[in-house]
Amino acid sequence: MSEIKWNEFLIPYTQAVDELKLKFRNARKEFLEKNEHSPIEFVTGRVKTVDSIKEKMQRRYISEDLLEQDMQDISGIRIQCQFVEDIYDVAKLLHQREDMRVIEERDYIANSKSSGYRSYHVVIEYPIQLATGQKNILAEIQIRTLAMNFWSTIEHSLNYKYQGDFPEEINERLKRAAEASFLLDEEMSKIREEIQDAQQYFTDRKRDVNNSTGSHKK
Ligand code: 0O2
Ligand code: 0O2
Repeated sequence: MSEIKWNEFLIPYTQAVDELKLKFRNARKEFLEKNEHSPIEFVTGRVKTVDSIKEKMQRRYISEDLLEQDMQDISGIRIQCQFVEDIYDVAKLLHQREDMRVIEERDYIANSKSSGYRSYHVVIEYPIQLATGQKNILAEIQIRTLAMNFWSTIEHSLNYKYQGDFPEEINERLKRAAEASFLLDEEMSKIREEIQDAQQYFTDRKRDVNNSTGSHKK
């Protein structure tokens, strides 16, 4: 079927994945160097395989001419976060960057998929410097918590590739498992909040005590 020279076609997509992984991993290092909480925990990435691209072209009726604009996840980056709040911080960071342009966002956290899938997808336009000049390509960044990733990785291997052909009972159990993992995320956020409140309380108290002993000395 194909006129596409796949090795050549995939060069900018491979470069994008390599560059973006490096940049987001470095962003994490920067936060840690400054002793700040990093909203980025792990960064992985992959270039879609030729078989997978061909399969999606057939499934979504994407022609070769429109492949580069209609298939947004040939370059895929996955950013894992500790907390749900971090996901939105990472999305904000993407908007602020000058080396990429956010062109689309899909919030499957506020609106989870019928499978139970939760994640935040951002499609960016990213310039690649090739030997022949600059080329803008699309890349999909999936931002999710560790718990969301745990669920979706297992569900993907069990179910997604089979187009949901599992019995309804299994689908229901997977959905319940997705809910359970989301409750776990919520609980972790609450625990974190309570710890932060307690730390703030003790910091304030220490400051008040220091202030009052300071004023006695005067
Ligand atoms: P799958 O989906 O598990 O069958 P390095 O950079 O050297 O540390 P490397 O080899 O580039 O490591 O791999 P990396 O970046 O650690 O992780 C590759 C994995 O990232 C893939 O595993 C995917 O599971 C996952 N991944 C990251 N982003 C995406 C994305 O946008 N979409 C999808 N589907 N997967 C993503 P596998 O084994 O290649 O594939
Ligand atoms: P891979 O490399 O096998 O992961 P479509 O791609 O047609 O489904 P669309 O609108 O192009 O949909 O993109 P969407 O829905 O924003 O993102 C698709 C990607 O999100 C999938 O990539 C999965 O990585 C992930 N995803 C979406 N729904 C589910 C789900 O129910 N379960 C799991 N585990 N992952 C999901 P691909 O195409 O499967 O590629």
